[in-house]
Amino acid sequence: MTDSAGSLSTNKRDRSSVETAQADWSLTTTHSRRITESRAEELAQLLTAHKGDRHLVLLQDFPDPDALSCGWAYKLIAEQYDIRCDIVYAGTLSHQENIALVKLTNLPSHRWTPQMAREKDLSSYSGCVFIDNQGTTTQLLPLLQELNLPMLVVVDHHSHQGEIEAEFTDIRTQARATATIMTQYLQAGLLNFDNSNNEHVKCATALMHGLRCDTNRLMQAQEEDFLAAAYLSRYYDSQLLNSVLQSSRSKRVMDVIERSLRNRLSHNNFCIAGVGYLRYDDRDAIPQAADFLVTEENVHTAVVYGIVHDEDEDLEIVVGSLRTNKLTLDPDEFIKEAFGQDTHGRFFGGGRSMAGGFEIPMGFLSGSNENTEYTRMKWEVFDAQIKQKLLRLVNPDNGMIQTS
Ligand SMILES: [Mn+2]
Repeated sequence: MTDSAGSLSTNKRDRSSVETAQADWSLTTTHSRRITESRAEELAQLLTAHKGDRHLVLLQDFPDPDALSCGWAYKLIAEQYDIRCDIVYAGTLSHQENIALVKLTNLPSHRWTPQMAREKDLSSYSGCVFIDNQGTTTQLLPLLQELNLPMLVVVDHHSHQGEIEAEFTDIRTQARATATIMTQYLQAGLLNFDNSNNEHVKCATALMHGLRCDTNRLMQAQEEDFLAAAYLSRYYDSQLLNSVLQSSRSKRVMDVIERSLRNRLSHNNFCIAGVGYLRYDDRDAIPQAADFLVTEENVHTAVVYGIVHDEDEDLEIVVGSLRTNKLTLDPDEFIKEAFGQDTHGRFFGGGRSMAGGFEIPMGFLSGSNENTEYTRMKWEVFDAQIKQKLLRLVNPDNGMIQTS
C-alpha cells in the first residue's frame, strides 16, 4: 500500500537504496494512477524478492525505440534492488534511428542470435523479463522454455498473445506505448530520475523517443501519453533526441521505399505494396515504407511486404508491416484474419493500435537460387498469394485477384 505521501512503502527495510524514491503523481490521470499504483507495488514486491539476482530482459527480434528504451528503464529500476539485467534481442537493429539511438545514448543492449544464446551458460539468470513483447516475437523463447528459465515479468501493450504465463504481467492493450507504462512506473516511485545523472537523462531521452515513435510523433497520443511525455520533459535532453532524429536513411532503404511507391495498389482506401527481395539488414525498410504510403491522400491503411533474405543462414522469410490511421481498424484482428495460423496454431502476426506486422516462413521454398527466372517466379507466387489474402478483406465482394 502507499503511504500518505503516495510513495511505495513496501519492504522499506529491504530497499535501503530506494528509501528516498517518492511517487510523483503531479502529471497523471486518476485512471492511470489507479492502475499503476497497484501494478508498481506488485512489481516492487517481485523485485524485492529477487534482490541480488540477475535477469535476462528480452526484446523482440527487431527492437524498436519503445522496446529498447523500456528495456533500459527496467534495467535501471531493477538496479535499485541490486538486480543485474542483460538486455538482449535475437535479430538485428535495422532502422537508422534505432542504430543512432543505441550509439548516441550508449543504450546497454546485446544481440544474441539463437545460435549464440545456445552457446551461453544461462544458469546465472534467475528468470526472464519480456518488455514491449510477450515472447512471441523473440526467436529465443523456445530456448528459454527448454531451459525452464522462470518467466518473471511481462510489460507490454500489444494484444494478448497467451503464450507465456509470468509471475508479474502488466499488459495494457489500450496503451499507445510501453514507454508510457514505464514512465508511470517511474511516477509511482519505482525510480526517481535525477537530472545530474547522465544515464537517467539518456534513458529519459530514449523513453521520449520510444513514446514518440509508437504514437506517430505524438499525433496518436492520448492524454496519458502527453502526461508521460510531460514528465519525461523534465529530464530528457532535447538536443540528444534531435541528433537521434537527424539520422539519415541508407540508399538501400530509399530504394525499398521507391519500389513500394512504384508497386503500390490502391483499393478501398487500402494501399498494398510488395517490394520483392531485400537484405536482412534492411528489413526495417518495410515498416518505413508502410509509414510513408499511409500518408497518401485517401489512403487510411497501408500494407508493405517483401521477402527478407538472411545471407548468414541462407533463410528467406516473408515480412510485412501494416500501418493505419483508421480508428475502427484493429491491426491485430486484421492480420490474424488475413493470414490465419500455421500448423501449430500460431498466428503469422499481430499488432497493437495503429500498427501490425507479420512473418511467414517460406518452408521448402526458402533459400536463394542463382536462377533469376526462378527467383522472379517465386516472388510472383508469394506476391499473388499475399495480395489475394489481403484483398479478401479489403474488398470482400470480389476477393480473388485476376491473373492474366
Ligand atoms: Mn511498443
